[in-house]
Amino acid sequence: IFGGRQSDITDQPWQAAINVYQPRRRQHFHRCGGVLIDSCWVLSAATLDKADRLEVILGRTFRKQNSSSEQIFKVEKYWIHEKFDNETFDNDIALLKLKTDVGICAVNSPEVLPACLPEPGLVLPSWTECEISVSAEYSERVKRGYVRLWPNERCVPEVLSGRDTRGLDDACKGDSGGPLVCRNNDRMTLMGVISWGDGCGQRDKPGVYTRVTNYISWINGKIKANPVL
Ligand code: 4AZ
Repeated sequence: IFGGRQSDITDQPWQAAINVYQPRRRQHFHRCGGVLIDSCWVLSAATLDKADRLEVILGRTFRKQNSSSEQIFKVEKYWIHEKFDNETFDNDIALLKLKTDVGICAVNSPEVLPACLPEPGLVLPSWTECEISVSAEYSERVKRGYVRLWPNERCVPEVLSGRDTRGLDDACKGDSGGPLVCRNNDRMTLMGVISWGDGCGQRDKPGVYTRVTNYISWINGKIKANPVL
Protein backbone atom coordinates (compact mmCIF):
# COMPACT_ATOMS: atom_id res chain seq x y z
CA ILE A 1 0.00 0.00 0.00
CA PHE A 2 1.21 3.43 -0.92
CA GLY A 3 0.09 5.74 1.89
CA GLY A 4 -2.43 3.88 4.02
CA ARG A 5 -2.41 3.21 7.73
CA GLN A 6 -1.64 0.36 10.08
CA SER A 7 -4.64 -1.78 10.68
CA ASP A 8 -5.70 -4.81 12.65
CA ILE A 9 -6.68 -8.10 11.07
CA THR A 10 -10.06 -7.85 12.83
CA ASP A 11 -10.72 -4.90 10.49
CA GLN A 12 -9.74 -6.91 7.39
CA PRO A 13 -10.50 -10.50 8.46
CA TRP A 14 -10.75 -11.67 4.80
CA GLN A 15 -7.19 -10.58 4.01
CA ALA A 16 -4.95 -13.54 3.14
CA ALA A 17 -1.22 -13.78 2.55
CA ILE A 18 -0.13 -16.28 -0.07
CA ASN A 19 3.37 -17.62 0.49
CA VAL A 20 5.58 -20.09 -1.30
CA TYR A 21 7.45 -22.58 0.83
CA GLN A 22 10.96 -23.49 -0.25
CA PRO A 23 11.76 -26.76 1.51
CA ARG A 24 15.50 -26.64 0.75
CA ARG A 25 15.84 -23.35 2.55
CA ARG A 26 13.01 -24.11 4.97
CA GLN A 27 11.73 -20.65 4.30
CA HIS A 28 8.54 -19.00 3.23
CA PHE A 29 8.45 -16.21 0.71
CA HIS A 30 5.58 -13.86 0.19
CA ARG A 31 4.04 -14.33 -3.23
CA CYS A 32 0.93 -12.15 -3.27
CA GLY A 33 -2.23 -11.16 -1.47
CA GLY A 34 -5.52 -13.02 -1.45
CA VAL A 35 -9.08 -12.75 -0.19
CA LEU A 36 -11.03 -15.38 1.73
CA ILE A 37 -14.45 -15.81 0.08
CA ASP A 38 -15.56 -19.09 1.67
CA SER A 39 -14.22 -21.54 4.26
CA CYS A 40 -12.05 -23.38 1.70
CA TRP A 41 -11.78 -20.78 -1.09
CA VAL A 42 -9.47 -17.84 -1.62
CA LEU A 43 -9.47 -15.43 -4.54
CA SER A 44 -6.25 -13.91 -5.81
CA ALA A 45 -4.56 -12.59 -8.95
CA ALA A 46 -3.02 -14.48 -11.84
CA THR A 47 0.52 -13.41 -10.83
CA LEU A 48 0.33 -16.52 -8.71
CA ASP A 49 0.90 -18.61 -11.81
CA LYS A 50 3.34 -21.52 -11.78
CA ALA A 51 3.84 -21.35 -8.05
CA ASP A 52 4.27 -24.60 -6.17
CA ARG A 53 3.87 -25.41 -2.45
CA LEU A 54 1.62 -22.52 -1.71
CA GLU A 55 0.50 -21.66 1.77
CA VAL A 56 -2.32 -19.36 2.77
CA ILE A 57 -2.09 -17.45 6.02
CA LEU A 58 -5.18 -15.95 7.59
CA GLY A 59 -5.77 -14.08 10.82
CA ARG A 60 -2.39 -12.45 11.28
CA THR A 61 -1.86 -8.79 12.23
CA PHE A 62 1.95 -8.82 12.63
CA ARG A 63 4.48 -10.60 10.46
CA LYS A 64 6.99 -11.59 13.08
CA GLN A 65 4.63 -12.76 15.71
CA ASN A 66 2.87 -16.10 15.62
CA SER A 67 -0.51 -15.53 17.13
CA SER A 68 -3.19 -17.85 18.39
CA SER A 69 -5.64 -16.27 15.95
CA GLU A 70 -3.82 -17.34 12.79
CA GLN A 71 -5.01 -20.15 10.55
CA ILE A 72 -2.59 -21.59 7.99
CA PHE A 73 -3.50 -23.84 5.06
CA LYS A 74 -1.86 -25.68 2.24
CA VAL A 75 -3.39 -25.29 -1.19
CA GLU A 76 -4.99 -28.37 -2.74
CA LYS A 77 -5.33 -26.84 -6.19
CA TYR A 78 -5.57 -23.48 -7.89
CA TRP A 79 -6.92 -22.14 -11.14
CA ILE A 80 -5.67 -19.16 -13.11
CA HIS A 81 -8.37 -17.66 -15.34
CA GLU A 82 -8.19 -19.44 -18.70
CA LYS A 83 -8.23 -16.09 -20.51
CA PHE A 84 -5.63 -14.32 -18.42
CA ASP A 85 -3.40 -12.28 -20.73
CA ASN A 86 -0.01 -11.53 -19.22
CA GLU A 87 0.57 -8.56 -21.49
CA THR A 88 -2.66 -6.66 -20.95
CA PHE A 89 -3.49 -8.23 -17.53
CA ASP A 90 -7.01 -8.93 -18.78
CA ASN A 91 -8.80 -11.49 -16.57
CA ASP A 92 -6.26 -11.14 -13.79
CA ILE A 93 -7.91 -13.51 -11.35
CA ALA A 94 -7.11 -16.83 -9.69
CA LEU A 95 -9.01 -19.10 -7.34
CA LEU A 96 -7.39 -21.32 -4.70
CA LYS A 97 -8.88 -24.30 -2.94
CA LEU A 98 -7.47 -24.85 0.54
CA LYS A 99 -6.52 -28.35 1.69
CA THR A 100 -8.57 -30.07 4.35
CA ASP A 101 -9.15 -33.56 5.73
CA VAL A 102 -12.25 -32.63 7.63
CA GLY A 103 -14.51 -30.83 5.13
CA ILE A 104 -13.98 -27.40 6.63
CA CYS A 105 -11.01 -25.07 6.27
CA ALA A 106 -11.07 -21.55 7.69
CA VAL A 107 -13.19 -21.26 10.82
CA ASN A 108 -14.91 -17.92 11.36
CA SER A 109 -13.53 -15.82 14.18
CA PRO A 110 -13.03 -12.11 14.79
CA GLU A 111 -9.72 -12.43 12.87
CA VAL A 112 -10.85 -14.72 10.04
CA LEU A 113 -14.06 -14.08 8.13
CA PRO A 114 -14.88 -14.26 4.40
CA ALA A 115 -15.73 -11.17 2.36
CA CYS A 116 -19.12 -11.23 0.60
CA LEU A 117 -19.18 -11.65 -3.16
CA PRO A 118 -21.35 -9.12 -5.01
CA GLU A 119 -24.38 -9.94 -7.14
CA PRO A 120 -23.20 -10.06 -10.78
CA GLY A 121 -25.19 -6.92 -11.63
CA LEU A 122 -23.99 -4.75 -8.77
CA VAL A 123 -22.59 -1.41 -9.88
CA LEU A 124 -21.68 1.10 -7.19
CA PRO A 125 -21.83 4.84 -7.82
CA SER A 126 -18.72 6.63 -9.06
CA TRP A 127 -16.54 7.92 -6.24
CA THR A 128 -17.83 5.36 -3.72
CA GLU A 129 -15.12 5.07 -1.07
CA CYS A 130 -13.70 1.55 -0.81
CA GLU A 131 -10.99 -0.09 1.22
CA ILE A 132 -7.83 -1.84 0.01
CA SER A 133 -5.49 -3.83 2.21
CA VAL A 134 -2.24 -5.76 2.36
CA SER A 135 -1.30 -8.65 4.61
CA ALA A 136 1.28 -8.69 7.37
CA GLU A 137 3.65 -10.61 5.11
CA TYR A 138 4.66 -8.05 2.57
CA SER A 139 4.30 -5.37 5.19
CA GLU A 140 5.29 -5.73 8.88
CA ARG A 141 1.73 -5.25 9.90
CA VAL A 142 -1.58 -5.47 8.07
CA LYS A 143 -2.34 -2.12 6.44
CA ARG A 144 -5.31 -0.53 4.78
CA GLY A 145 -5.98 2.40 2.54
CA TYR A 146 -9.01 4.11 1.05
CA VAL A 147 -9.64 4.71 -2.62
CA ARG A 148 -12.65 5.96 -4.54
CA LEU A 149 -14.11 4.19 -7.56
CA TRP A 150 -13.29 5.97 -10.77
CA PRO A 151 -16.26 6.64 -13.11
CA ASN A 152 -16.95 3.52 -15.19
CA GLU A 153 -16.90 5.37 -18.50
CA ARG A 154 -13.25 6.19 -17.86
CA CYS A 155 -12.12 2.57 -17.68
CA VAL A 156 -12.56 -0.51 -19.82
CA PRO A 157 -15.48 -2.68 -18.68
CA GLU A 158 -13.30 -5.58 -17.51
CA VAL A 159 -11.73 -3.62 -14.69
CA LEU A 160 -12.50 -1.21 -11.92
CA SER A 161 -10.13 1.58 -11.25
CA GLY A 162 -9.78 3.67 -8.20
CA ARG A 163 -7.75 6.35 -6.57
CA ASP A 164 -7.74 8.36 -3.45
CA THR A 165 -9.18 11.76 -4.34
CA ARG A 166 -6.75 13.27 -1.85
CA GLY A 167 -3.97 11.66 -3.91
CA LEU A 168 -2.64 9.65 -1.00
CA ASP A 169 -3.55 5.97 -0.78
CA ASP A 170 -3.00 3.51 -3.62
CA ALA A 171 -2.27 -0.15 -4.11
CA CYS A 172 1.39 -0.86 -4.84
CA LYS A 173 3.97 -3.59 -5.40
CA GLY A 174 3.25 -6.74 -3.41
CA ASP A 175 -0.44 -5.97 -2.94
CA SER A 176 -1.76 -7.77 -6.01
CA GLY A 177 -4.34 -10.45 -5.33
CA GLY A 178 -5.58 -8.54 -2.28
CA PRO A 179 -9.04 -7.08 -1.76
CA LEU A 180 -10.87 -3.92 -2.69
CA VAL A 181 -14.02 -4.07 -0.58
CA CYS A 182 -16.87 -1.57 -0.55
CA ARG A 183 -19.72 -1.20 1.86
CA ASN A 184 -22.99 -2.28 0.24
CA ASN A 185 -26.16 -2.72 2.33
CA ASP A 186 -23.94 -2.69 5.40
CA ARG A 187 -21.81 -5.59 4.20
CA MET A 188 -18.21 -5.35 3.09
CA THR A 189 -18.46 -6.61 -0.48
CA LEU A 190 -15.53 -7.69 -2.61
CA MET A 191 -15.75 -5.50 -5.73
CA GLY A 192 -12.14 -5.70 -6.87
CA VAL A 193 -8.95 -7.74 -6.75
CA ILE A 194 -5.78 -5.63 -6.75
CA SER A 195 -4.22 -6.11 -10.19
CA TRP A 196 -1.76 -3.50 -11.49
CA GLY A 197 -1.11 0.16 -12.10
CA ASP A 198 1.26 2.63 -13.64
CA GLY A 199 3.40 3.34 -10.60
CA CYS A 200 1.88 4.03 -7.21
CA GLY A 201 0.12 7.09 -5.85
CA GLN A 202 0.59 9.22 -8.94
CA ARG A 203 -2.06 11.80 -9.72
CA ASP A 204 -4.48 10.75 -12.47
CA LYS A 205 -3.06 7.24 -12.57
CA PRO A 206 -5.66 5.19 -10.74
CA GLY A 207 -4.86 1.67 -9.61
CA VAL A 208 -6.44 -1.10 -11.67
CA TYR A 209 -8.59 -3.79 -10.05
CA THR A 210 -10.15 -6.90 -11.57
CA ARG A 211 -13.91 -6.30 -11.64
CA VAL A 212 -15.20 -9.17 -9.49
CA THR A 213 -18.84 -8.86 -10.68
CA ASN A 214 -17.69 -10.15 -14.09
CA TYR A 215 -16.36 -13.38 -12.61
CA ILE A 216 -19.13 -14.58 -10.29
CA SER A 217 -20.20 -17.39 -12.60
CA TRP A 218 -16.55 -18.37 -13.21
CA ILE A 219 -16.00 -18.55 -9.43
CA ASN A 220 -19.23 -20.41 -8.70
CA GLY A 221 -18.59 -22.82 -11.58
CA LYS A 222 -15.21 -23.81 -10.13
CA ILE A 223 -16.61 -24.15 -6.62
CA LYS A 224 -19.51 -26.35 -7.81
CA ALA A 225 -17.24 -28.53 -9.95
CA ASN A 226 -14.77 -29.08 -7.09
CA PRO A 227 -16.71 -29.84 -3.95
CA VAL A 228 -14.85 -29.92 -0.65
CA LEU A 229 -14.63 -33.67 0.16
C1 4AZ B 1 1.88 -4.48 -8.14
O1 4AZ B 1 3.02 -4.45 -8.59
C2 4AZ B 1 1.03 -3.26 -8.23
N1 4AZ B 1 -0.88 1.43 -8.10
C3 4AZ B 1 -0.29 -3.32 -7.85
C4 4AZ B 1 -1.09 -2.19 -7.94
C5 4AZ B 1 -0.57 -0.99 -8.39
C6 4AZ B 1 0.75 -0.92 -8.76
C7 4AZ B 1 1.57 -2.06 -8.69
C8 4AZ B 1 -1.47 0.21 -8.47
O2 4AZ B 1 1.44 -5.50 -7.60
